[in-house]
Amino acid sequence: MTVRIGLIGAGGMGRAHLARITNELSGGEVVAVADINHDAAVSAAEPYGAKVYDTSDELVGDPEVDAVVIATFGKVHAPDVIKCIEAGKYVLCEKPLATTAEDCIKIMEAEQKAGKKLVTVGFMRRFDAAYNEMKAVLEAGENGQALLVHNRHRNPSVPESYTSRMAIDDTAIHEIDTMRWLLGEEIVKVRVERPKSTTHRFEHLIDPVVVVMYTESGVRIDDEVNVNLQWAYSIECELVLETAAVRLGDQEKIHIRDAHGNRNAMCQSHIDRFQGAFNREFQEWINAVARDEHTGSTSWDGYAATSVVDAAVASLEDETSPLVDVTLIDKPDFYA
Ligand code: ISE
Repeated sequence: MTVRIGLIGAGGMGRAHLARITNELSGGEVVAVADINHDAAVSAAEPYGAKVYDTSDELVGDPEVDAVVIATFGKVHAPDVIKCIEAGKYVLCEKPLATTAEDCIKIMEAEQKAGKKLVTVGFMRRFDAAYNEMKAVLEAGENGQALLVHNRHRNPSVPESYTSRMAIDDTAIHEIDTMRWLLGEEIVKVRVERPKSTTHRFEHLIDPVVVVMYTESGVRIDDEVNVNLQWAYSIECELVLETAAVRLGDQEKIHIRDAHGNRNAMCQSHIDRFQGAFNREFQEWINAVARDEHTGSTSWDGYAATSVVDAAVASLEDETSPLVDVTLIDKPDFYA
């Protein structure tokens, strides 16, 4: 069976997913594209012979669309995710699931009413080979428990429209989810520190920031979010166990040693660095939809990440960088 996919959002991320589904993966076909920007929808859809819709309502309601990918801005995700649930269609929604915990709760309520897990949140790092190897080392248990995790999330630059809040809800949200997944526990406290700012930032931006988080069992996580690096897209993570330190290097590229030195090519974006992870995430989702099964992160994961974001933003907005408690509702059995 070919899974007929509708894409909502014809921006850079949506187009990258469209290309991967068509050119790199199997079992799925993008049959419709919707975007409030009609021209963007047309230019994304035309090369693939997909239908164009101006509204997500029309796309979700199309009986020839089996499942939906949402790649719009976080602020507009919730109503579209709920529409998909009500139509009984699987939906892979780019992160964040929604920008408020209230909206995430509404999504979970709709899904529980539907009686079926339909929502996958696009936390692609869960499919990255190196993070999976790191998790396997932790779970093998030979080096004891996790004590600390050090993360670096660095981008070459960000546009003027990128705000300080986005350092948390658009960038650090990846570590927030990845750490919950890696360690298998919730984050309960968070603080955001503001070190000296880079001169390469737009004036309105606080950059870099350091997000410090604590899990239920007391693992301390730090995350340097530094988004005007100038020289590369660079992701690093070091998991400190009782008798080992597991390090995830910053590039998923081959290493060259020659007369010019010992080096590897630098990634320039997340699409480049996480190409393999995105492909695995989407292939597993397509395969699962074809089997009528859920896969990947759930609405609960989306909710928990947004709740940590809320607490982190509260800390960021207070110059004293307080340690803020993360408030979570009781986890519904549906997501156990
Ligand atoms: C972007 O939206 C992403 O998801 C990237 O992974 C992240 O590195 C970047 O900072 C975000 O703006």
